[in-house]
This record gives sequence, structure tokens and C-alpha cells, in this order.
Amino acid sequence: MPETITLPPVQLETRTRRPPLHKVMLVNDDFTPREFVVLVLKAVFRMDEGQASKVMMTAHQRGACVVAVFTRDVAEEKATLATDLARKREFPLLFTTEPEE
Ligand code: NFA
Repeated sequence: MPETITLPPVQLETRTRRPPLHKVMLVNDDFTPREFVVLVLKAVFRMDEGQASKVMMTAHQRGACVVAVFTRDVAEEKATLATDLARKREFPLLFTTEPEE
């Protein structure tokens, strides 16, 4: 019987890859009240009043603003949740996602 030789495990990959990140964007519109945008940012993205007001005003003035970055699943989940909260109140408020460069 030939001897069985156990070799040490081969290290195939040394890099730990991080998942690609996706941005959640807040899109401006002319109808959703500022206070409601701030409320949604606080509830869904756990911002305080100051952070939420700043992001809301940036979108208001520039047309859109990055809210935060997450993995794709989390970004899509939060954008959908935030947009759905606005739909329940019949506001056109929109959150979108896009891959980070
Ligand atoms: N432009 C809206 C208003 O003046 C406020 C708003 C800000 C809406 C950011 C959507 C996004 N009531």
C-alpha cells in the first residue's frame, strides 16, 4: 500500500473583496413638503434633524443629492421603503439607486 501524504491547504486568494456599493439618491420635486422629506430621511436613513435638513436642501437646490451608500440590496430596500412612504401620502417624492463609480 502506498502511503497517503496530506499536503497543507493551498491559499488560492489572499484579497478580501468588498461588495460594490450603490448610492441612494434623493430627487427634487416641486410638491413634496420639505418637512416630509426631512421626516423620511430621519426615519429610513437614521439621520438627525441637521443632517436630514442639509440633504433635503441640497436636493432642493441642485436637483438631486446622494443620501448614503450601501450594498446593492440594502440601497434598493431603503430607496423603495422611502419612496413607498411618500406614495402612501400621495407625494411624488422619489429615491433612486445607482452603482458608485
Ligand atoms: N422642492 C420641495 C419643496 O420646495 C422640497 C423637496 C426637497 C422635495 C428635496 C424633494 C426633495 N417643497
